[in-house]
Amino acid sequence: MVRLFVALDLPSQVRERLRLLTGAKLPGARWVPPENMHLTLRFVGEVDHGRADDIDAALAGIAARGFELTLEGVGAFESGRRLQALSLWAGVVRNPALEHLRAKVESAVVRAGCEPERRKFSPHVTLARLDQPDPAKFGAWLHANALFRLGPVAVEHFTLFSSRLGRDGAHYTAEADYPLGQRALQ
Ligand code: 3AM
Repeated sequence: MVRLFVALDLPSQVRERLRLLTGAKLPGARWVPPENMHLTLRFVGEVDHGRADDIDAALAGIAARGFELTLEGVGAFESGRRLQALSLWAGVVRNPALEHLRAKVESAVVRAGCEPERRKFSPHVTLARLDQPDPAKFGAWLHANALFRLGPVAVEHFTLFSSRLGRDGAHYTAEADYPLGQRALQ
């Protein structure tokens, strides 16, 4: 079995800029290291190797154009099953080309036999996971980074990642990259 997700990996200069948002003294925060920063298009979960090959083939068949992405603002989601846990993220300016790619990835993954995703797509780059947030400190972090903006960033491919959860956090491996076509002229 292998645990998979489909994402945009981000150029190292972008991850370095995002790193400047991390590392603040926020009690309970586990900051995402820059090498793990990405924009998830679709979490797939655990699949067997046969299904993984089908997913790879379906993703390789996607025809979509490259596009530009701008990151903007920061925010927080209540995360997962644990009470009082948040994830902190950088947001994305509304982007029809990203939505289009995400829809194509969704139908490819479903064609390969996965259950449809029921949750709404909220594009973001996770920067930290935070247990038992201190409201004042976490509010100050949101406030300090409210004007964050980065881009435009050229997106020329998307990636199938595998994820292993270790004691020291998640390890992501790029299993395959799928090129996007020439960007439309602006
Ligand atoms: O891009 P982010 O960080 O929001 O939270 C996990 C991460 O998303 C998410 O998949 C991405 C790569 O690991 N993820 C992990 N387990 C998940 C699950 N059971 C999940 N998303 C949905 N359901």
